[in-house]
Amino acid sequence: MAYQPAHRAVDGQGAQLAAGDTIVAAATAPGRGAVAIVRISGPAVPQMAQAVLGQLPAPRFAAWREFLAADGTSVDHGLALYFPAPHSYTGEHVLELMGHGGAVVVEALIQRVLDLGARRAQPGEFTQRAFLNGKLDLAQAEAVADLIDAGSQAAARAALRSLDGEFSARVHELTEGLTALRTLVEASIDFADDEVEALAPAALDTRLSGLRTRLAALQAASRQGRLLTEGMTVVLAGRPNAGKSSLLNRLAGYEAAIVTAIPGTTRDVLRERIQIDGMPLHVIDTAGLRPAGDEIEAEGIRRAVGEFGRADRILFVIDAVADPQARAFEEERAQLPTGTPVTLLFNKIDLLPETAASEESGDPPRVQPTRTRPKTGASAGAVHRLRLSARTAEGLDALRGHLKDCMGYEPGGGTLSARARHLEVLVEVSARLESAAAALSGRHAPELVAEELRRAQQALGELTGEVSSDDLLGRIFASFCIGK
Ligand SMILES: Nc1nc2c(ncn2[C@@H]2O[C@H](COP(=O)(O)OP(=O)(O)OP(=O)(O)O)[C@@H](O)[C@H]2O)c(=O)[nH]1
Ligand SMILES: [Mg+2]
Repeated sequence: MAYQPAHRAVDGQGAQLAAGDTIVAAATAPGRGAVAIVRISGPAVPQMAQAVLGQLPAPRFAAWREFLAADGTSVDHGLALYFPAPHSYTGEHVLELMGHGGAVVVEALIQRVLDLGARRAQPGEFTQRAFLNGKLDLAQAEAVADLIDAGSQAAARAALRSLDGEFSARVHELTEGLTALRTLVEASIDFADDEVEALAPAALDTRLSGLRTRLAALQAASRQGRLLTEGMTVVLAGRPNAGKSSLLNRLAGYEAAIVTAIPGTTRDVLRERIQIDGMPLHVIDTAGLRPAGDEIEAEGIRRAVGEFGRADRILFVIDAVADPQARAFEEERAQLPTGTPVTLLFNKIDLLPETAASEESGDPPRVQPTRTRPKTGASAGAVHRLRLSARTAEGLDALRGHLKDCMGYEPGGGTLSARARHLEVLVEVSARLESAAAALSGRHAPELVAEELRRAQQALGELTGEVSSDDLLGRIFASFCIGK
């Protein structure tokens, strides 16, 4: 592993690393299999190995052994691997017993180790010990779970990059930059502007904007990573009857929503979780946007607008026959949050005459999505346009491909696995740096700038776990599987 967390030095003396008790769990998934691994970690491992195997195996060499019961009979046999502390996954003494993959033998072996004084491991407890012993930082520990849970190659690659420490290394790089800048800002408190060039506000400002650029790049990579690991939320928006619910049904592959020719059919918010090539996607259908006819519809529209605010992307569905110029989008744009990307979906193309459909000016092209800049309102970025038919499924593959692209399906962009937690922290860091920049350019007291930088640095520490509450750690490791 290229990256090593810097914050917790690993003690060479294994005994001092012991977190206390010795834990045991099956490291392989439950059920039938060729092989099952029982993993034991903690200070009592050498004595337990002695009892179960008759003798301690040579460190890091696979040894074939009988796994012995208390009365000397055999529980099972297989390979034993002993990793003395601190050179193990957890940083403690670890023993891995690879026996036969049946539920009864595995449980008998675990029971034997429990009888010797171990206790059953909690979910994620091995990785938690690895974190506590400085083997991994918090972002890397989270990447372990993300790698195991990855539903696609792209998500797995992103998790592996984070596990290898790419995310953490970039966080550390930022932290170091912040520390250096803080030192300069604090030094500038004692000097007049013109005394030392490096302490002049202009010089500090240049350094700060460099940091902000690097932070923005990390935010972009993390946002993409979050879509890969936690899934992208797309909200279907548009006029009544545009075909939003029909599209939801198409994507879900069953009749999830009621579809009728009556405008205003959907009143409530409908949620479907689907997968596109293993990538999780949350699709949300909403009530059509128009002046509400009654109280129920008004509430439906209010809820729809609420969903737009939580969307990673809005799929604005247009009836390509009734509204070829997408006027509905122009009219409703103000209802959509600024900054949320939008894809315009021209639906019902099955009703358009074949040639007119592709030649008509202003109509989106058949294959390649175009990009247009919105004048105001929703979406700071490009608006993508796609043509499709929820009825015949024409264009659905292109839509799926587009959604995959939005989730970072194409690797090579250096996507790192990231979670909502990371994004929240990065947003806070960004806000701190923004106010530091404002204080700097407003020639406010350098103490103010220094304080913002200090708080930004502290927030960054939450990512790698240098600053972490027990509550946060508990929540993170509880989401792991047992034995990891
Ligand atoms: N020909 C054709 N009809 C479609 C297509 N998509 C939807 N429709 C029809 O359009 C009507 C409205 O479809 P819905 O999916 O209920 O539209 P909606 O946008 O959910 O409408 P509200 O729930 O009222 O907001 C139904 O009669 C659908 O069968 C399509 O691609 N082609
Ligand atoms: Mg509907």
